Amino acid sequence: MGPSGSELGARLRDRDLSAAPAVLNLVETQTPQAREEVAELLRAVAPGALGGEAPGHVVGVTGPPGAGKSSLLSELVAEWRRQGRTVAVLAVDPSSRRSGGSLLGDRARIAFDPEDRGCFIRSTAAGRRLGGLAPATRAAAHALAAAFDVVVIETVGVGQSETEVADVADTVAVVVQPGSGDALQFLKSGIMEVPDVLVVTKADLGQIAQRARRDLHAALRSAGARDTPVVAVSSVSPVSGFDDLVAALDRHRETLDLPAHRAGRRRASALADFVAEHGEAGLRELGGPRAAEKVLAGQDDGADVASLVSALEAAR
Ligand SMILES: Nc1nc2c(ncn2[C@@H]2O[C@H](COP(=O)(O)OP(=O)(O)O)[C@@H](O)[C@H]2O)c(=O)[nH]1
Ligand SMILES: [Mg+2]
Repeated sequence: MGPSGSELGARLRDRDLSAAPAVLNLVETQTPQAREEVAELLRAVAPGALGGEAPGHVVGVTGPPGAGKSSLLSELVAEWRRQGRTVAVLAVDPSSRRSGGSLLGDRARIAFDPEDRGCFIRSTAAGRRLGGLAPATRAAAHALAAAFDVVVIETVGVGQSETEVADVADTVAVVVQPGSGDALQFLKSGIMEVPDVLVVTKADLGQIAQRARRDLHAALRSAGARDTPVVAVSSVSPVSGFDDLVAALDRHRETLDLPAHRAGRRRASALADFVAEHGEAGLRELGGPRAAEKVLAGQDDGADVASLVSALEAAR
């Protein structure tokens, strides 16, 4: 057993970034004892213990395989580091699943300086579904936001995954490559929730990237979201667009009512964790989603899965 949850929480509160690997190891350990420690950890970094919301900006980066997310993150991380911000990236890697590896073809790894103590990057296994967020990833993101200036969650998918990542992120960026109609169709049909920031990759391809940007603007207008920023980036030489992307992400964060937003997210995460563990049947036993919401609404600060579990036990 590594350090305890409360020890790790204390280190994160002191913004000790070297706690990150042990935090990831703990949240990924599937023993009842480790679960207890994770609950301790989350209590140790809850707003009550921190004296306010965790300072880190939690950014979800999602999009279809091959869109250029990992390449983009190499440059985005470098840009944040140039600005002196510390960064953690949790890349939810579908290739860790038993069958998923080959379908994604040629993929980049996020490049970073292994000597850089201000940057932590970890690939974690995907949940059961493509784009599904494991409870471990949610817990890690919540915890690391106490210590890092920016916490990124990279997930694969389009259409559903941005809603899942929205359960934990402050800001969701959807990444699309030029010439892929999916995002456009999803936006128009309302399958996809409007993201906070849209990113068109591969701007070095020229015309076709410009066209993608115009089409997305048009789709956003017809979805009633004309103010959603669309940023074009190139992650290959000549690298471009990353100052704009950082600015767009920052602007979104500045417009958020963070405590209200995070309280809502904590409730959504707790509910998702509960369903992951106890299934829809457990939720019915509890009295359904409404009843669960009620339990969670009763506790503003530490809304966590434990309160739902005790409510379930009480209902039995
Ligand atoms: N021309 C060009 N190719 C890119 C760019 N970004 C990524 N790629 C390529 O697109 C492919 C998929 O990129 P990757 O970052 O692995 O996408 P991910 O699956 O979304 O993480 C790779 O072959 C990259 O080299 C870019 O800005 N311009
Ligand atoms: Mg990738």
